[in-house]
Amino acid sequence: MPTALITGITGQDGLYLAELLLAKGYDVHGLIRGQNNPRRDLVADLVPDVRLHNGDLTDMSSLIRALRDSDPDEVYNLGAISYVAYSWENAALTTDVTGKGVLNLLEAVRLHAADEPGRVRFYQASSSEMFGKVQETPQRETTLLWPRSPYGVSKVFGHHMTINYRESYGMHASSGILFNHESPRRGHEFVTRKVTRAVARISLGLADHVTLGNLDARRDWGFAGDYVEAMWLMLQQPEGGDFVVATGETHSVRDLLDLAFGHVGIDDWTPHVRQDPRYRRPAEVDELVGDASKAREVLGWKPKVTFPELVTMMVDADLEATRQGWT
Ligand code: NAP
Ligand code: F7E
Repeated sequence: MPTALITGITGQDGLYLAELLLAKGYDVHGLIRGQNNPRRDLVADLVPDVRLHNGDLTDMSSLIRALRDSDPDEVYNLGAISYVAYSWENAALTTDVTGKGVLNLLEAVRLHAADEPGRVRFYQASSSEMFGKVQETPQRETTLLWPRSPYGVSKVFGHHMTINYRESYGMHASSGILFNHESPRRGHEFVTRKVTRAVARISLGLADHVTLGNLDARRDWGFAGDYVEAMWLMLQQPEGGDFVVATGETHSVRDLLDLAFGHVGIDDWTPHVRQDPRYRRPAEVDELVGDASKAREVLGWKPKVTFPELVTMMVDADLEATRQGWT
């Protein structure tokens, strides 16, 4: 039975990945941070077979301990401060966790498997935010990186450090450059979930508007359940590598509003949407769209859920959660 250690186990991707690996027969371990983490119960409910280890990406000794106690074949580094807007307000902390945290874990893995470099396979959750002010469209593995936020800059550091450990020490280290991926488990702060929750509340008469920022931003949005499969596939290759994971389609926040409100029978959403500069960013990533040809050709990966299906899935889940009083 292969063993995996996942950081960021309480997050959207950590939960989907844990489900995938458990279904494949893995012994799954997760790193969980903080005293009495409020999401510990969620992990216990959704993936009760995951064994949790206390630790934090900024605390090297806790990483060494978690590796010693789980002795994994595969390590998935999904832990991060992942909210781009928040990263300007906490740039140093974001750098410590989302950037330097990657180095801490790479070094802990290297020391843990010093007898046999490559014994422990490593996945780094890199991001399309690294492309920022895009220098080429669509974006692929070789596109010049031009990050536009402290989060993006931190991810670039983690990305290059992962490549450096692969090249310096012969580690089986892969970097998945994942474009936005969403689900009913997405954090409420991200625009898709913010919209689908609001649409559910508006359609049930519990609210009358949602306040957003830039409606013209365009993203390549896919389904998180599809994207964790690509993570696993990367670690099954004979060698580590870098892979863009994306749908190849781009949609604006306005398109998202059309689909989400349209699904509950509201064709004109303008009376329900307000705009506030508070939700605009100091520097915006205007448009992202990925070219996932390498993932398709080498990994045999392609997305299954379309953008309209994703939005419908999220609105339906939020309608149910709102009716049941879960949210
Ligand atoms: P998420 O829901 O925000 O989850 C982030 C996870 O990181 C949470 O489990 C959080 O744990 C953990 N974490 C935060 N600070 C930590 C620390 N100091 N030490 C250890 N763990 C810490 O993010 P996600 O959407 O699942 O994304 C997973 C990864 O992929 C992240 O690295 C993200 O940056 C990256 N990514 C995401 C997307 C996307 O569209 N979703 C796209 C590209 C890349 P707590 O419960 O303790 O807060
Ligand atoms: O914003 C615009 C906002 O916060 C998307 C993270 O998972 O994906 C995610 O980062 C767009 C931006 O995601 C609101 O300005 C308008 O242009 O949902 P988001 P993100 O910043 O793209 C990448 C790939 C990651 O790696 C990150 O970890 O929507 N927008 N109005 C808004 N965004 C938010 N959050 N809230 C608004 O009210």
